[in-house]
Amino acid sequence: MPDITVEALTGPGRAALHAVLLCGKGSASIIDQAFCGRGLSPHGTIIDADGDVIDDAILIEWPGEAERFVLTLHGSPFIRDRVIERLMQLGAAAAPSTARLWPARGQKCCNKVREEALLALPTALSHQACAFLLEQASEGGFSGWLQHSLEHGVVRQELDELLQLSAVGIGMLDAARVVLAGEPNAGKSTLFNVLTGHQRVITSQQPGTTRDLIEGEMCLLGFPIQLVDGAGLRSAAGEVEQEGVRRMEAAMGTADLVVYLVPPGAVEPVAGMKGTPPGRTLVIHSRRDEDPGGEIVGLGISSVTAEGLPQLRERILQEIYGDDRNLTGRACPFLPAHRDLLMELRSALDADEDPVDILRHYRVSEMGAHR
Ligand SMILES: Nc1nc2c(ncn2[C@@H]2O[C@H](COP(=O)(O)OP(=O)(O)O)[C@@H](O)[C@H]2O)c(=O)[nH]1
Ligand SMILES: [Mg+2]
Repeated sequence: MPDITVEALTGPGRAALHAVLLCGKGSASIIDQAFCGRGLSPHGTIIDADGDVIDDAILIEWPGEAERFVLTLHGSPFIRDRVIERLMQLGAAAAPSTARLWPARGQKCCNKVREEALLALPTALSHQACAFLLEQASEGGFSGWLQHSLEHGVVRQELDELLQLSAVGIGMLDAARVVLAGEPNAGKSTLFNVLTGHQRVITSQQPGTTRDLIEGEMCLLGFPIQLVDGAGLRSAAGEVEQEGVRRMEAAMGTADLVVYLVPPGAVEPVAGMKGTPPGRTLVIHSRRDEDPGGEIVGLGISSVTAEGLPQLRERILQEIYGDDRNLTGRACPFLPAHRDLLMELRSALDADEDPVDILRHYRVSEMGAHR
């Protein structure tokens, strides 16, 4: 029996594409039986034993001494598994786990942080987040830091710096929640539509137009943000609107940041009043085009003229993540499990215990889950 192996190169789940690697002396003869090409074109079909088509595929011969072929398939895991089954029927064996690029869940891998970064890549919501993850997967990233610390020990100051940066790294992948609040007609829904780029929410001069909580996504300089709009805060409202206000206040209580809009003539909330969480509220003056000469303290915006919107985007990030947000060229944790790990390492150092054992344990624990 020829020593031919087959394995999926792509991660688990549904995707645009899956890729399968066939490797070893004799692979070419298996390809001859399973793949119907069209002349010199790499495009063809994979067929089963009865000649029925399993999938359209692109066949790439991987140059080198060994016979190696990569088949790119449509992204259904059912198709991928049928193709692997077909190649095994023709004599290939499942590749040993060490040859896999993508370790299965719970499986030991040589650099877990690198695998975690690559696994997170398809879910990244911006090109900056993709570049960030690729950097963290490299030697200069968090994966390199972990490897280096395993070999040379953990440095307290590096730990503190990484922990300080962890909220920013986690925020690159996991959207922060920003709630737009204010009295009815402050311009919340209009701003929501402008920031998310869709005419999603109905806007009107009639107070109480928005009642349900409405969520939308936006991306600020690479950081994903979940934006929430809802009922205007007022007490003189009907039963349904009151429920809307109650939901809005609950959303404000758990938000990473509340952006409180004050239109011309309205009063600013005193810190902590009107459901505004202290330390997590940014008060801005809205509808500035209607009162251009009026004096304000702080940031003024108009959703109609776009005045102040670039500054608002910047301020939102600054309020949530602080000023130190440039991650280029720096090692940075990117999962909550990494933050837990760093905190555990710090406690070990405090207690004069050896932190390297904790790092070793992390390497063999399940992906993304520390404990
Ligand atoms: N001129 C001007 N009108 C605005 C602005 N933002 C909102 N509006 C208008 O103000 C009214 C109330 O806006 P809306 O977004 O529904 O307020 P909400 O109740 O806070 O959601 C609507 O007629 C909007 O067209 C703005 O920046 N400039
Ligand atoms: Mg509204």
